[in-house]
Amino acid sequence: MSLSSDWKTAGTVETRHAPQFRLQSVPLRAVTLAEGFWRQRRELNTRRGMPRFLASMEEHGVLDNFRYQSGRKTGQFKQASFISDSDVYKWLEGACWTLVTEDLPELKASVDAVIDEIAAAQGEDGYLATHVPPERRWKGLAGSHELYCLGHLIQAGIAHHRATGEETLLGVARRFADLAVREFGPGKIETPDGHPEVEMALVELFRETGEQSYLDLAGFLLHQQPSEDTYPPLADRDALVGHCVRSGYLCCGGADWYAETGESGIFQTLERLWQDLVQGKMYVTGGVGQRFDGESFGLPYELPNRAYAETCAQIAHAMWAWRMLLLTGQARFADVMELILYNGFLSGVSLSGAEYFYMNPLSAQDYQRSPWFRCNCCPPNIHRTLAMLPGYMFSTSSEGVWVHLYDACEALLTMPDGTVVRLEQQTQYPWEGEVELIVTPAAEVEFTLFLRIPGWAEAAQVTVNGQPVSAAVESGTYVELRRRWQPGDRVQLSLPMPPRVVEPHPRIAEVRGSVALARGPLVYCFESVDSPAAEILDLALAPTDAAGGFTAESEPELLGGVTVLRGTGRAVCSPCAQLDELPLYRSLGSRSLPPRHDVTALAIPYYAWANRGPSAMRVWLPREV
Ligand code: FUB
Ligand code: ZN
Repeated sequence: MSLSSDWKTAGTVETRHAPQFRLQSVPLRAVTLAEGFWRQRRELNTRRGMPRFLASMEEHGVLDNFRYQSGRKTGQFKQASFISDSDVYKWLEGACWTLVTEDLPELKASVDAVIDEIAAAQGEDGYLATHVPPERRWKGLAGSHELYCLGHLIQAGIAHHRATGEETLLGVARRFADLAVREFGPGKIETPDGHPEVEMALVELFRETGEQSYLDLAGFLLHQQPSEDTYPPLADRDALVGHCVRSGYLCCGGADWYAETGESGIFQTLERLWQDLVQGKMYVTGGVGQRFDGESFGLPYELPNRAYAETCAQIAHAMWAWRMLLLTGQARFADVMELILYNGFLSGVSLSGAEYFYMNPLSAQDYQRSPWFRCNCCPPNIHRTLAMLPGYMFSTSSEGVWVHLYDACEALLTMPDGTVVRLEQQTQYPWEGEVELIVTPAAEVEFTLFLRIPGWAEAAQVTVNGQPVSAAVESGTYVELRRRWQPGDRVQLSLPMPPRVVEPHPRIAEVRGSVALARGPLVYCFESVDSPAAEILDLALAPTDAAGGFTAESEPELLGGVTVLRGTGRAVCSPCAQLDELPLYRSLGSRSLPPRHDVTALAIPYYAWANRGPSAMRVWLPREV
């Protein structure tokens, strides 16, 4: 097997040989998280989330499906879900990305055991889908998810190889991919899987192996009309349509294809679709998924609070944002990636690390996370995303090194010309906006340090060794610090984080006249458990300025340690007997409302809601001046 990438130095996306990537991803092993925000979550993922989910997969028979296939066990399928094979693959991918940075013999043993079951289940010709009976092979591609599962198998195989250098799972994935290469293409099977995913995986497999036929198949599938779908191929789409996860993964595949081939039409499409996303179809939390029906996009500005916003859709769009960032080096993509990671994505997992949301609404009543779903796509998607998250923090390029995300960590970054620089980040981000970076090249060397100034950050300041910099420091861009760096140079970045009152676009009818709170990268919400003086339904805000009179207060004992926003809200009533008597609809001015009165309003980070038992939650509150 000739491998084109050096497994130890490849990132989660191998960028080094793709001509259109402006930035290079860095290997996960180059980044060590210190005591900070993401390390805590990644450790919970490793020690709680993934082990429990593996046990649940065993309990629910998901792994038995492979044993029935290999003949190691006789019995009936316990969970014949059309995606449960992919749950195992995504779990494996998460476990393997974790093993890149940590030596965990128990986890490694579990990975080996699961791979052994998978390998034994593979057919002689390479086919592997435990839920598809032989006579149905490739027959129901609109819904069968055969190529979708192959995509996740490939990604797990690559993660396993990049973690360990071993080729067992990669070999299984290649045998199935080779079968797909033999059976799909012009004059062969021409309809792709109804659920895109395999496209980006095939491009990555090309990067991993140097085998051109994988790239060719990815390109062929990308340009075909999706199976039994009314939507056109990616290149012909003017707007985001259909199932959000499918669309997000398709865009990832398109970005990867463009990175390799430079097919400009695809990039123009991606730009068009991106604008459609950020100008009309994304929630303030970074959530994606407006409609329950078909788990799909809706119209621009159709953003009901009851939001579907499937966790996988957020993940798919963060993955797309990451690829657009690598292609362009533009901060607007990193801004969306950050927004998703801290909010719409992170709300998908409990503070205990082992219960999950499938949907992430912006307003809810008695909604709870669950450790297991019949359709289980989201939990292992969370596992792999948290495992690969350190890889999203930095990039390199011929110009220098890039810092996209802020968190306490240390990174050893190698630029394309071989220059190595150690970067240490000291920060309490996202709770505080002060970030200190200690830059340590082996010897004095000139390069540019690109620091992201988030779009939300007003009046950011940067100093190097205590001196203000002359470079432009503008929100929504990267400040470019070009100089001859000496070992131990210190960069101080200050991102002021006052509470922010956010107003929606007036066309978002459901929240017209409402406001939400944010601070730094975090979106906040109001939970009924914190609002004893007023029903959450009866709470309004009366902000008079950009900070709305709210102050940020650190609460180390609350919700694993958070900064809350405390201010004055306006209760429509409390107690609400008078409101209970009010008719549902009335003629304007016919009845006077009970007098409003001020109450203390406390907002918590959105990601942390639903961790204190059932409660009601709202992100947007009416604005009453
Ligand atoms: O169809 C596979 C996965 O199941 C999708 O990505 C999710 O939306 C769920 O429907
Ligand atoms: Zn999902």
